[in-house]
Amino acid sequence: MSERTLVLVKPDGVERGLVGEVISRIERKGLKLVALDLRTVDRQVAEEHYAEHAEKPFFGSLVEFITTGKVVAAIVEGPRAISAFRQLAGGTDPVEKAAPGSLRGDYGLEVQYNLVHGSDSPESAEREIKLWFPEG
Ligand code: DAT
Ligand code: MG
Repeated sequence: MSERTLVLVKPDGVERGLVGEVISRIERKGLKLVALDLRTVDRQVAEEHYAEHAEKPFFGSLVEFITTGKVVAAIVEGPRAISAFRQLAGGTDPVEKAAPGSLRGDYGLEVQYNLVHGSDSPESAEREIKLWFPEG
């Protein structure tokens, strides 16, 4: 059973020239890109994307950060794509949680600047894909 997930390369990843690395790992894993777009994101989309964190102390700076530069948005498809990409990304904290060999584990140092986003459940994936690719 194939599923879809929403992947973002956040502004830190784009600025550091890690887009190719992220895409390469997605493809090497056997996952398929079904949409790919470099764009800037407005405040409204950023706030909606991170709505579950609206009450967290880091929400403001998170939204600020994601709207400061270009991001790459992608729809990635494959068997267990949601979990497969979360494994490629590594845990949220790039030092304490992300294992070496994962994207965050290999390239990240700070929680806010952890390079990539991947949907965390089928419900989130559906919501996020609609938000980032409303044209379908
Ligand atoms: P993930 O991106 O692994 O799904 P999350 O959904 O818990 O993690 O948080 C979303 C993003 O918010 C995360 O990628 C980076 C930021 N973030 C999370 N916890 C944070 C914290 N304690 N301080 C600063 N930023 C944080
Ligand atoms: Mg999350």
